[in-house]
Amino acid sequence: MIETIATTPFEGQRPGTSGLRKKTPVFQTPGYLENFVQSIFDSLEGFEGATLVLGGDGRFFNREAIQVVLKMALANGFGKILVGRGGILSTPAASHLIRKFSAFGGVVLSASHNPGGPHGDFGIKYNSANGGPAPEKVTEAIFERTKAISRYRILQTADVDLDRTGSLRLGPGAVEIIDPVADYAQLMQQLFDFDRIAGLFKSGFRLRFDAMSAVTGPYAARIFQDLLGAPAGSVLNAKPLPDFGGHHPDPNLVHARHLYDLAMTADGPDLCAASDGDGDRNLIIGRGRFVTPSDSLAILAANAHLAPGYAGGLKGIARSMPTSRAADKVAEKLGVPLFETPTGWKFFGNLLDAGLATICGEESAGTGSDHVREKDGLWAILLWLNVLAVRGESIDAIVTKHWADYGRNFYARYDYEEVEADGANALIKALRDALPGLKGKHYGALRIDAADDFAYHDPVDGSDSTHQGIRIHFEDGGRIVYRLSGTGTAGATLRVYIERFEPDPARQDQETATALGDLIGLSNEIAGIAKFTGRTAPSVIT
Ligand code: G16
Repeated sequence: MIETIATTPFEGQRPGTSGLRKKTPVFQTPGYLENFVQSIFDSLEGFEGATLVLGGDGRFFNREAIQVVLKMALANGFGKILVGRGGILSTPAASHLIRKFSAFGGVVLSASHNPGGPHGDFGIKYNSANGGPAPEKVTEAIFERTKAISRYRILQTADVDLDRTGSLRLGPGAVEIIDPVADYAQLMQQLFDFDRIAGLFKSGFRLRFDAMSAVTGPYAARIFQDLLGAPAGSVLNAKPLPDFGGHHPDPNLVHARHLYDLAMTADGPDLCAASDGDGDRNLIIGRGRFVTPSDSLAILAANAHLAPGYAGGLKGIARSMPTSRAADKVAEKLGVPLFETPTGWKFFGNLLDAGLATICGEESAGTGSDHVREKDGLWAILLWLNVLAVRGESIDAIVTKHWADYGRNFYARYDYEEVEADGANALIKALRDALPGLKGKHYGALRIDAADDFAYHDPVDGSDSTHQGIRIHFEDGGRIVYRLSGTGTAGATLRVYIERFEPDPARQDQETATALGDLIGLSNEIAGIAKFTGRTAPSVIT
């Protein structure tokens, strides 16, 4: 029976960079999840009888939320809900299923790399028929709806057994529980040379992949160990757990430090890798060599033709604005266009749909291609493996040769987390106000060449996105970017991205902190970080 339940709006249900993310207890507030889900459905048209893909990263509250979303989707008129067994679907796998089964869209329950558990974070995002995150005009319509909502619809019925694969009728529609891994693994087999990668493992190549007790465990175990023959033990923490086993599933040098330490030992694995809560980010560390996400994008773009799925070459490369400009050099050499978009994977969707770009990437550890409409952690690792299998060189050799050929973009991101929102907003406003006077200013030996507030004009749908980050360019090729994160759940997070290009191979072996030393100091001076936030040091450097 379909029940219509009266409700009143909750404040603050505006989706951020990637969906709505809040503390778990907020989502557990009666009606909170329901209001947002109904607002999604109220903002969509024409889904009567259509299919909705549904899954999540397995974090605390995932199973309960899956039951709510599927009962609401059927009550609102969807015909069939395709759910990953156990409520599990990685973000890229969900994107693939939407495309493969021509679904109307999908709902993914995840707060990505944010910590989970009863006191952690929870999140929900809507993906459109192209498999990608809903564009801004849809997320804004959802937000508008959350402010006026007065009722939601839900099917009154017993919970569905999420652990049993198969189809069942439920109310006016149907639910199909599917293996979350099979279709995705098949897609990877089409893109990459599995025989060649299996040969690499046979020859003794050692991989350590840490699934961080999040969603990628089942995918990684099937693909790396079962299909490619990596020895048992290559995949760590492979069982998704509601609290991620106490891990913080953010694949960076802070939360995956153990992988870095392992990779830096003389007899460490050839490749240490990790993904995040929902499987769309990646971390790549070769023996003795950490690869920054920006470099990884550039190197994968330069070598993608070595994998069968990209043998025909790339149509274009896209990167988010704060991502280093290493990929620009590759695009130049390949003679393909380079697109610079605001932060948020949703901005790549149109470029991929229009066939303007093949590979996209971000400094925030995301890389992907036109195979889906999300970034894809395991895809990036498989492309690295395919490149390694063909080139027969170490990651360190591939990286240093790339720098020698293209130049090196030294890069660092300084995050000031959970600062007072008012101070952070005032800092950005002050920078914005100062923009007209910045050009030509000298700071010691450095001179500002150009400064602006990044705005993006989408070449496909003509939409404009303004205020996407303050960019300050220096005459020597250095750059500092300031923006506020759109994924935090407490206060504000100021991100400062610092970069400098070094063409001379003799100077490419410096420590990043040394190569960027003067710009790092200046980043505080120009923006008055200590004055506005009270912080004299960042919380995390990546
Ligand atoms: C999301 C977005 C990415 C973005 C990242 C960080 O990733 O999909 O495009 O780069 O957040 O965004 P921000 O700098 O605003 O915090 P994920 O992996 O969290 O879904």
